[in-house]
Amino acid sequence: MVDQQIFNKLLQDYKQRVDLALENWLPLETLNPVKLHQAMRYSVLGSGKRVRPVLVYATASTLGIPLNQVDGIAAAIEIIHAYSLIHDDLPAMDDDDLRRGRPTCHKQFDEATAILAGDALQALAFYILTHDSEMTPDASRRLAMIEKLALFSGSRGMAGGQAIDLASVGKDINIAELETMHIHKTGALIRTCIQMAALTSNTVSDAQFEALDCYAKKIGLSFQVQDDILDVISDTHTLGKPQGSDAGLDKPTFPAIIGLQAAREKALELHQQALDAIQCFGAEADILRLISHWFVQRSH
Ligand code: GRG
Repeated sequence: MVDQQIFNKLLQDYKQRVDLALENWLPLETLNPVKLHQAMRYSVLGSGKRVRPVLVYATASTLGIPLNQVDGIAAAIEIIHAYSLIHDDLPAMDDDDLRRGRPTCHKQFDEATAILAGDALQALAFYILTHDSEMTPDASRRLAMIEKLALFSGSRGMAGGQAIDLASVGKDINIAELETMHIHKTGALIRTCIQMAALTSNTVSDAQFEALDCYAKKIGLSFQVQDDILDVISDTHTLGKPQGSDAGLDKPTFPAIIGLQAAREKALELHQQALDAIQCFGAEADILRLISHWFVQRSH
Protein backbone atom coordinates (compact mmCIF):
# COMPACT_ATOMS: atom_id res chain seq x y z
CA MET A 1 0.00 0.00 0.00
CA VAL A 2 1.26 3.47 -0.93
CA ASP A 3 1.59 5.34 2.37
CA GLN A 4 0.30 8.85 3.01
CA GLN A 5 3.71 10.52 2.70
CA ILE A 6 4.38 8.91 -0.67
CA PHE A 7 0.86 9.85 -1.75
CA ASN A 8 1.40 13.50 -0.81
CA LYS A 9 4.69 13.53 -2.68
CA LEU A 10 3.01 12.02 -5.75
CA LEU A 11 0.30 14.69 -5.66
CA GLN A 12 3.03 17.34 -5.55
CA ASP A 13 4.87 15.74 -8.47
CA TYR A 14 1.69 15.51 -10.56
CA LYS A 15 0.83 19.14 -9.82
CA GLN A 16 4.32 20.30 -10.78
CA ARG A 17 4.14 18.25 -13.95
CA VAL A 18 0.86 19.72 -15.14
CA ASP A 19 1.87 23.24 -14.10
CA LEU A 20 4.88 22.95 -16.38
CA ALA A 21 2.69 21.74 -19.25
CA LEU A 22 0.18 24.56 -18.63
CA GLU A 23 2.96 27.13 -18.54
CA ASN A 24 4.20 25.85 -21.89
CA TRP A 25 0.82 25.80 -23.62
CA LEU A 26 -0.60 29.10 -22.39
CA PRO A 27 0.24 32.09 -24.64
CA LEU A 28 2.73 34.51 -23.05
CA GLU A 29 1.11 37.56 -21.53
CA THR A 30 3.37 39.81 -23.55
CA LEU A 31 1.63 38.58 -26.71
CA ASN A 32 -1.25 40.57 -28.15
CA PRO A 33 -4.02 40.81 -27.08
CA VAL A 34 -2.15 41.27 -23.81
CA LYS A 35 -5.16 41.66 -21.49
CA LEU A 36 -6.83 38.51 -22.79
CA HIS A 37 -3.65 36.48 -22.37
CA GLN A 38 -3.11 37.90 -18.89
CA ALA A 39 -6.66 36.85 -17.94
CA MET A 40 -6.15 33.33 -19.31
CA ARG A 41 -2.91 32.86 -17.40
CA TYR A 42 -4.30 34.45 -14.23
CA SER A 43 -7.20 31.99 -14.20
CA VAL A 44 -5.31 28.82 -15.06
CA LEU A 45 -2.09 29.34 -13.11
CA GLY A 46 -3.74 30.15 -9.76
CA SER A 47 -3.61 27.82 -6.80
CA GLY A 48 -6.07 25.11 -7.89
CA LYS A 49 -5.90 21.61 -6.44
CA ARG A 50 -5.28 20.16 -9.92
CA VAL A 51 -7.64 17.29 -9.08
CA ARG A 52 -8.39 16.49 -12.70
CA PRO A 53 -4.74 16.29 -13.88
CA VAL A 54 -3.97 14.18 -10.79
CA LEU A 55 -6.66 11.75 -11.94
CA VAL A 56 -5.24 11.64 -15.45
CA TYR A 57 -1.73 10.83 -14.15
CA ALA A 58 -2.98 8.32 -11.58
CA THR A 59 -4.95 6.45 -14.23
CA ALA A 60 -1.91 6.45 -16.51
CA SER A 61 0.25 5.17 -13.67
CA THR A 62 -2.26 2.40 -12.88
CA LEU A 63 -2.24 1.30 -16.51
CA GLY A 64 1.55 1.55 -16.94
CA ILE A 65 1.36 4.45 -19.41
CA PRO A 66 4.42 6.78 -19.48
CA LEU A 67 3.28 10.13 -18.01
CA ASN A 68 4.66 12.22 -20.88
CA GLN A 69 1.96 10.63 -23.07
CA VAL A 70 -0.79 12.16 -20.94
CA ASP A 71 0.65 15.61 -20.13
CA GLY A 72 -1.39 17.14 -22.97
CA ILE A 73 -4.58 15.44 -21.73
CA ALA A 74 -3.99 16.66 -18.17
CA ALA A 75 -3.35 20.23 -19.38
CA ALA A 76 -6.33 20.27 -21.76
CA ILE A 77 -8.77 19.10 -19.07
CA GLU A 78 -7.43 21.54 -16.47
CA ILE A 79 -7.84 24.32 -19.02
CA ILE A 80 -11.47 23.31 -19.67
CA HIS A 81 -11.99 23.29 -15.89
CA ALA A 82 -10.49 26.80 -15.60
CA TYR A 83 -12.79 28.09 -18.35
CA SER A 84 -15.80 26.60 -16.55
CA LEU A 85 -14.84 28.33 -13.30
CA ILE A 86 -14.41 31.71 -15.03
CA HIS A 87 -17.85 31.46 -16.61
CA ASP A 88 -19.44 30.01 -13.46
CA ASP A 89 -18.27 33.08 -11.50
CA LEU A 90 -19.73 35.63 -13.95
CA PRO A 91 -22.58 37.93 -12.84
CA ALA A 92 -24.96 36.07 -15.18
CA MET A 93 -24.22 32.82 -13.33
CA ASP A 94 -23.07 32.62 -9.69
CA ASP A 95 -21.79 36.20 -9.54
CA ASP A 96 -18.82 35.40 -7.29
CA ASP A 97 -16.04 37.81 -6.30
CA LEU A 98 -13.54 35.30 -4.94
CA ARG A 99 -11.95 32.22 -6.50
CA ARG A 100 -8.85 30.37 -5.35
CA GLY A 101 -8.36 33.02 -2.69
CA ARG A 102 -8.21 35.98 -5.06
CA PRO A 103 -10.56 38.12 -7.17
CA THR A 104 -12.48 36.22 -9.83
CA CYS A 105 -11.43 36.84 -13.43
CA HIS A 106 -14.20 39.37 -14.19
CA LYS A 107 -13.35 41.28 -10.99
CA GLN A 108 -9.62 41.34 -11.71
CA PHE A 109 -10.10 42.27 -15.37
CA ASP A 110 -13.61 42.97 -16.66
CA GLU A 111 -16.64 40.97 -17.68
CA ALA A 112 -16.00 40.97 -21.43
CA THR A 113 -12.39 39.87 -20.91
CA ALA A 114 -13.54 37.07 -18.60
CA ILE A 115 -16.04 35.79 -21.16
CA LEU A 116 -13.37 35.86 -23.85
CA ALA A 117 -10.78 34.22 -21.60
CA GLY A 118 -13.21 31.33 -21.02
CA ASP A 119 -13.93 31.05 -24.74
CA ALA A 120 -10.24 31.15 -25.67
CA LEU A 121 -9.31 28.58 -23.01
CA GLN A 122 -11.93 26.18 -24.31
CA ALA A 123 -10.47 26.50 -27.81
CA LEU A 124 -6.92 26.11 -26.47
CA ALA A 125 -7.80 22.79 -24.84
CA PHE A 126 -8.78 21.30 -28.18
CA TYR A 127 -5.73 22.86 -29.87
CA ILE A 128 -3.51 21.02 -27.37
CA LEU A 129 -5.19 17.70 -28.10
CA THR A 130 -4.53 18.10 -31.81
CA HIS A 131 -0.94 19.40 -31.45
CA ASP A 132 0.72 17.67 -28.51
CA SER A 133 3.49 15.55 -30.03
CA GLU A 134 3.93 13.31 -26.97
CA MET A 135 0.37 11.98 -27.06
CA THR A 136 -0.52 8.82 -28.93
CA PRO A 137 0.42 9.02 -32.62
CA ASP A 138 -2.70 6.97 -33.40
CA ALA A 139 -5.04 9.51 -35.04
CA SER A 140 -8.22 7.51 -34.45
CA ARG A 141 -7.46 7.29 -30.74
CA ARG A 142 -6.74 10.99 -30.54
CA LEU A 143 -10.03 11.65 -32.29
CA ALA A 144 -11.83 9.45 -29.75
CA MET A 145 -10.28 11.54 -26.95
CA ILE A 146 -11.34 14.79 -28.58
CA GLU A 147 -14.85 13.39 -28.96
CA LYS A 148 -14.93 12.46 -25.25
CA LEU A 149 -13.87 15.92 -24.13
CA ALA A 150 -16.34 17.63 -26.48
CA LEU A 151 -19.20 15.39 -25.36
CA PHE A 152 -18.53 15.46 -21.63
CA SER A 153 -17.86 19.21 -21.43
CA GLY A 154 -20.77 20.22 -23.65
CA SER A 155 -24.55 20.33 -23.27
CA ARG A 156 -24.75 16.59 -22.54
CA GLY A 157 -22.14 16.96 -19.82
CA MET A 158 -20.67 19.85 -17.82
CA ALA A 159 -22.38 22.78 -19.59
CA GLY A 160 -25.69 20.87 -19.46
CA GLY A 161 -25.19 20.29 -15.73
CA GLN A 162 -24.59 23.99 -15.28
CA ALA A 163 -27.87 24.70 -17.10
CA ILE A 164 -29.71 22.31 -14.77
CA ASP A 165 -27.98 23.98 -11.81
CA LEU A 166 -29.09 27.47 -12.84
CA ALA A 167 -32.64 26.25 -13.46
CA SER A 168 -32.81 24.60 -10.02
CA VAL A 169 -32.03 27.72 -7.97
CA GLY A 170 -34.78 28.34 -5.44
CA LYS A 171 -36.60 25.14 -6.43
CA ASP A 172 -37.44 22.11 -4.32
CA ILE A 173 -35.66 19.28 -6.06
CA ASN A 174 -35.24 15.71 -4.82
CA ILE A 175 -32.03 13.80 -4.26
CA ALA A 176 -32.25 11.99 -7.63
CA GLU A 177 -32.56 15.32 -9.46
CA LEU A 178 -29.65 16.74 -7.47
CA GLU A 179 -27.52 13.73 -8.40
CA THR A 180 -28.42 14.11 -12.08
CA MET A 181 -27.28 17.71 -11.95
CA HIS A 182 -23.93 16.86 -10.36
CA ILE A 183 -23.33 13.79 -12.51
CA HIS A 184 -23.30 16.24 -15.41
CA LYS A 185 -21.83 19.40 -13.88
CA THR A 186 -18.91 17.92 -11.95
CA GLY A 187 -18.94 14.19 -12.67
CA ALA A 188 -18.70 14.33 -16.45
CA LEU A 189 -15.30 16.04 -16.50
CA ILE A 190 -13.98 13.67 -13.84
CA ARG A 191 -15.05 10.71 -15.99
CA THR A 192 -13.32 12.36 -18.95
CA CYS A 193 -9.99 12.42 -17.10
CA ILE A 194 -10.05 8.70 -16.53
CA GLN A 195 -11.46 7.72 -19.92
CA MET A 196 -9.03 9.89 -21.88
CA ALA A 197 -6.04 8.52 -19.97
CA ALA A 198 -7.32 4.95 -20.44
CA LEU A 199 -7.74 5.57 -24.18
CA THR A 200 -3.96 6.04 -24.33
CA SER A 201 -3.35 2.45 -23.23
CA ASN A 202 -2.73 -0.31 -25.78
CA THR A 203 -3.53 -3.01 -23.29
CA VAL A 204 -6.54 -1.91 -21.23
CA SER A 205 -9.37 -4.48 -21.51
CA ASP A 206 -13.06 -3.57 -21.85
CA ALA A 207 -13.63 -4.87 -18.32
CA GLN A 208 -10.84 -2.70 -16.92
CA PHE A 209 -12.14 0.33 -18.82
CA GLU A 210 -15.63 -0.26 -17.37
CA ALA A 211 -14.21 -0.70 -13.87
CA LEU A 212 -12.31 2.57 -14.13
CA ASP A 213 -15.36 4.36 -15.48
CA CYS A 214 -17.51 3.03 -12.63
CA TYR A 215 -14.86 4.25 -10.15
CA ALA A 216 -14.90 7.66 -11.90
CA LYS A 217 -18.69 7.95 -11.56
CA LYS A 218 -18.53 7.21 -7.84
CA ILE A 219 -15.71 9.63 -7.05
CA GLY A 220 -17.28 12.30 -9.29
CA LEU A 221 -20.29 12.27 -7.01
CA SER A 222 -18.38 11.89 -3.74
CA PHE A 223 -16.26 14.91 -4.71
CA GLN A 224 -19.42 16.96 -5.09
CA VAL A 225 -21.04 15.69 -1.88
CA GLN A 226 -17.88 16.72 -0.01
CA ASP A 227 -17.93 20.08 -1.80
CA ASP A 228 -21.47 20.66 -0.52
CA ILE A 229 -20.44 19.59 2.99
CA LEU A 230 -17.46 21.98 2.95
CA ASP A 231 -19.70 24.83 1.84
CA VAL A 232 -21.52 24.33 5.16
CA ILE A 233 -18.73 23.46 7.59
CA SER A 234 -15.60 25.20 6.27
CA ASP A 235 -14.62 28.87 6.07
CA THR A 236 -13.93 31.33 3.27
CA HIS A 237 -10.18 31.48 3.95
CA THR A 238 -9.73 27.69 3.74
CA LEU A 239 -12.00 27.32 0.72
CA GLY A 240 -10.57 30.29 -1.20
CA LYS A 241 -14.15 31.07 -2.24
CA PRO A 242 -17.06 32.39 -0.21
CA GLN A 243 -18.26 29.84 2.37
CA GLY A 244 -22.05 29.41 2.40
CA SER A 245 -22.36 30.59 -1.20
CA ASP A 246 -24.66 27.66 -2.11
CA ALA A 247 -27.11 28.53 0.65
CA GLY A 248 -26.74 32.24 -0.18
CA LEU A 249 -27.76 31.54 -3.76
CA ASP A 250 -30.61 29.29 -2.58
CA LYS A 251 -29.01 26.31 -4.33
CA PRO A 252 -30.08 22.77 -3.53
CA THR A 253 -27.24 20.79 -1.89
CA PHE A 254 -26.82 17.33 -0.32
CA PRO A 255 -26.75 18.65 3.28
CA ALA A 256 -29.80 20.84 2.56
CA ILE A 257 -31.82 17.91 1.19
CA ILE A 258 -30.70 14.95 3.31
CA GLY A 259 -28.94 16.66 6.25
CA LEU A 260 -25.25 16.99 7.12
CA GLN A 261 -24.83 13.59 8.76
CA ALA A 262 -26.55 11.70 5.92
CA ALA A 263 -24.42 13.66 3.42
CA ARG A 264 -21.26 12.52 5.26
CA GLU A 265 -22.50 8.92 5.18
CA LYS A 266 -23.31 9.25 1.49
CA ALA A 267 -19.76 10.45 0.72
CA LEU A 268 -18.30 7.45 2.58
CA GLU A 269 -20.67 5.05 0.86
CA LEU A 270 -19.61 6.39 -2.55
CA HIS A 271 -15.95 6.05 -1.51
CA GLN A 272 -16.55 2.38 -0.65
CA GLN A 273 -18.34 1.83 -3.98
CA ALA A 274 -15.39 3.44 -5.78
CA LEU A 275 -13.02 1.00 -4.05
CA ASP A 276 -15.30 -1.94 -4.93
CA ALA A 277 -15.37 -0.86 -8.58
CA ILE A 278 -11.60 -1.25 -8.99
CA GLN A 279 -11.21 -4.51 -7.09
CA CYS A 280 -10.02 -6.17 -10.30
CA PHE A 281 -6.79 -4.13 -10.04
CA GLY A 282 -3.97 -4.89 -7.66
CA ALA A 283 -1.54 -2.59 -5.91
CA GLU A 284 -0.98 -0.66 -9.16
CA ALA A 285 -4.36 1.05 -8.50
CA ASP A 286 -3.55 2.07 -4.89
CA ILE A 287 -3.05 5.63 -6.04
CA LEU A 288 -6.67 5.70 -7.27
CA ARG A 289 -7.82 4.26 -3.92
CA LEU A 290 -6.00 7.01 -2.05
CA ILE A 291 -7.46 9.68 -4.33
CA SER A 292 -10.97 8.45 -3.54
CA HIS A 293 -10.13 8.67 0.16
CA TRP A 294 -8.69 12.19 -0.32
CA PHE A 295 -11.91 13.31 -2.05
CA VAL A 296 -14.07 12.50 1.00
CA GLN A 297 -11.54 13.66 3.61
CA ARG A 298 -10.43 16.90 2.03
CA SER A 299 -10.85 20.21 3.86
CA HIS A 300 -10.82 22.48 0.80
C1 GRG B 1 -19.92 27.52 -16.89
C2 GRG B 1 -20.01 25.70 -18.63
C3 GRG B 1 -19.88 26.09 -17.23
C4 GRG B 1 -19.75 25.13 -16.31
C5 GRG B 1 -19.48 25.39 -14.90
C6 GRG B 1 -17.65 23.13 -12.85
C7 GRG B 1 -18.70 24.13 -12.95
C8 GRG B 1 -19.55 24.10 -14.17
C9 GRG B 1 -18.88 25.06 -12.02
C10 GRG B 1 -18.08 25.14 -10.80
C11 GRG B 1 -19.00 25.43 -9.68
C12 GRG B 1 -18.73 24.57 -8.54
C13 GRG B 1 -18.27 25.26 -7.30
C14 GRG B 1 -18.91 23.26 -8.62
C15 GRG B 1 -18.68 22.37 -7.46
C16 GRG B 1 -17.56 21.40 -7.64
C17 GRG B 1 -16.43 21.98 -8.32
C18 GRG B 1 -16.31 21.66 -9.74
C19 GRG B 1 -15.59 22.75 -7.66
C20 GRG B 1 -14.44 23.41 -8.25
O1 GRG B 1 -13.46 22.47 -8.57
P1 GRG B 1 -12.14 22.28 -7.69
O2 GRG B 1 -12.51 22.13 -6.25
O3 GRG B 1 -11.45 23.69 -7.91
O4 GRG B 1 -11.34 21.20 -8.30
P2 GRG B 1 -9.90 24.08 -7.93
O5 GRG B 1 -9.91 25.57 -7.69
O6 GRG B 1 -9.18 23.33 -6.85
O7 GRG B 1 -9.41 23.74 -9.30
